Amino acid sequence: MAFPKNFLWGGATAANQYEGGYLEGGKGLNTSDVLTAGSHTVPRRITWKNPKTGETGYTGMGFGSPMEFPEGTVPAILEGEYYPSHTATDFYHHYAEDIALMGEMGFRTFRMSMNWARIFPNGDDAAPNEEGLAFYDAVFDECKKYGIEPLVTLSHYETPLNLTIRYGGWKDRRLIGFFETYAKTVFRRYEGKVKYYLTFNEINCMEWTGFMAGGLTDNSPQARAQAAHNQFVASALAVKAAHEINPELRVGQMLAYQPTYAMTCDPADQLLVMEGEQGALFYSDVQTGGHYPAYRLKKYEREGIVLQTEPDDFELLEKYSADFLSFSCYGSSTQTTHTEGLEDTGGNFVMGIKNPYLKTNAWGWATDPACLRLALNTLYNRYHKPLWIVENGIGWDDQKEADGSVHDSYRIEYLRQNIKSMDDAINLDGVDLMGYTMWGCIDLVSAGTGEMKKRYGFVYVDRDDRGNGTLARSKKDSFYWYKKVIASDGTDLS
Ligand code: BGP
Repeated sequence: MAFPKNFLWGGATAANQYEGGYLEGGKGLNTSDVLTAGSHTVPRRITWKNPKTGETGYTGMGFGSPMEFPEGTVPAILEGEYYPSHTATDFYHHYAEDIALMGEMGFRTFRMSMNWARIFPNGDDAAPNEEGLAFYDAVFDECKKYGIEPLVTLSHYETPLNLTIRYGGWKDRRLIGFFETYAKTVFRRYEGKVKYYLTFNEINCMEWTGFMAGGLTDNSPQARAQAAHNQFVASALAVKAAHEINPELRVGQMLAYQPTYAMTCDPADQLLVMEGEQGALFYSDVQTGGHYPAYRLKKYEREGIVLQTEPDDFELLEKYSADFLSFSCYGSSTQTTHTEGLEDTGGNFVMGIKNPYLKTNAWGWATDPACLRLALNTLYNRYHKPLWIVENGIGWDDQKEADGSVHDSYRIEYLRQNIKSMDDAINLDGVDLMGYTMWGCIDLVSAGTGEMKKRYGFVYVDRDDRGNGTLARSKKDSFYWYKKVIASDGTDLS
C-alpha cells in the first residue's frame, strides 16, 4: 500500500512552546507568557498581580487545579519566576537552521503557529507590528527554499494578554473583530506564501481550560460556552475573508480527538462513552458541520447556559464552515462506570482507565496502534470533508549520548504503528487524508507540563527544565528513519 504522491508529510510546532523571543521585535505579551513550568505530578500555574497593592500569587489553569483570580488581580509576569515560553527552544533565532533540518528530512509541510501578539502586540492595536510580520516573511521564505508548504495556526493556546486583562478574553464578543482583523492582515500579507491555515488549536480544550483555549480568567461553564461560540463565529469570518481574498486559500478546524473505548459491555459504559464523545464532537459539528447539534443545545438548557448571539451568527456558521478538519490524536481513552479497583491513566485533558491491552509512556499516555484508523473513520464518515492529522507522536525523556546521538527506537516503533494505521484508513477505508505532521518535530516545551524533558522531536535540543543548555540541535535516530519514510512515500517503514 502507498500514500498519495501529494501527501503532505511533515512536522508540527506551536509558537508558545517553540518560538521564544518573547519580548523581541516588538512582540506583546500573551497568555502563555504567564504560565509557570510544572511536571507530571505538579500542575502548571498562572501567575498574577494586584496592580494596586503589588500583591502577587499563583492560580491553577482550570484542569488539574482550579483557576481563581482574587479580586483586583490580573495575570502578570513575576520577577524571579521561570516561564518556559520566554525562550522555549528559540525558533526565533534558529529558524533557518531548523527549517534546513526539516528540508533535509524531506518535509513537504511544516505546521507552525503565528504568535498573535507578535503581529498585534495588544490584540486591539490599530495597526500591525511590521517587525513581527517581517519575521514570518523570513520564515516562509526559508520554507520555500526547501519546497515546504507552511500550515499556519493563527492561535495556538495563546491570546494577547491585553485582551484577557481588558476584555476578559474570548467571552467578550469584541474579540471576534480583533481576530478578524488579525486573520485578514495575515491572509493578505502572506498571499502566495501560505495556502493553509487553522484558526484555533484544539478548540475543544475550551471544555476544560478557558485560560489556555480562550484567555478567560473566568472558567465558568457559561463563560466557556460563550467563548466557544465567539470563536466559532470568528472562525467562520476567517473562512469568509480567506475565500474573498483568494479562493485558493484553505482554512481548517483543529480538534483534539481520540477514540474512546468502553471498558465493559454494560450499556451504562456505552452511554458514558457517547456523552464523552459529544463533548468533543460538538466543536466539530459546529465548526466543520456548520450547525449547533441538538444534544448541546439541550445541555445548555439543562444547565441554564444562555448564549448571546446575533441574528447572522448561525447563517455564517453554516455558510462558512471549515474547509477541512485537522486533529490531534496521540492514542485512545478507555472509560467505565465500574471504576473501583481500576488504575487511572494520563492524558492532557481526557483521562480514563488504564487499558490492559495498551502500553503507556512515563506520563501515563496510552499509545494505541489502531487510534488513527479509528479516529479517521469516525471523523470522515461524520463530515465527509478532507482530514489532516496535525499532531501525533510520543513524549519521552530521551537520553543524548556523548557523541550527540539519541537512540529513540521507542519513537520509531510508535510512529511505525501509527503510520500503518493511517495507511489502513486511506487504503482500506478510502478516507480522504491530506497530510500528517508529527508533533514537536524539533524538541520543544510540553504544553501540559511545561517541561523540556517530555520530548517529541526528530531533533534533540540541548535545554533542560530550568532553562539551562546551549540550545544546540542534534539528530536522533528517528530523524534518519522519518527521512526514509517520506522518501519512500510511506512504503518503507523498516
Ligand atoms: C496538544 C497540543 C500541543 C502539544 C501536544 C502534546 O494538546 O496541541 O500544543 O503540546 O498536545 O502535549 P504535551 O506537550 O502536554 O505533551
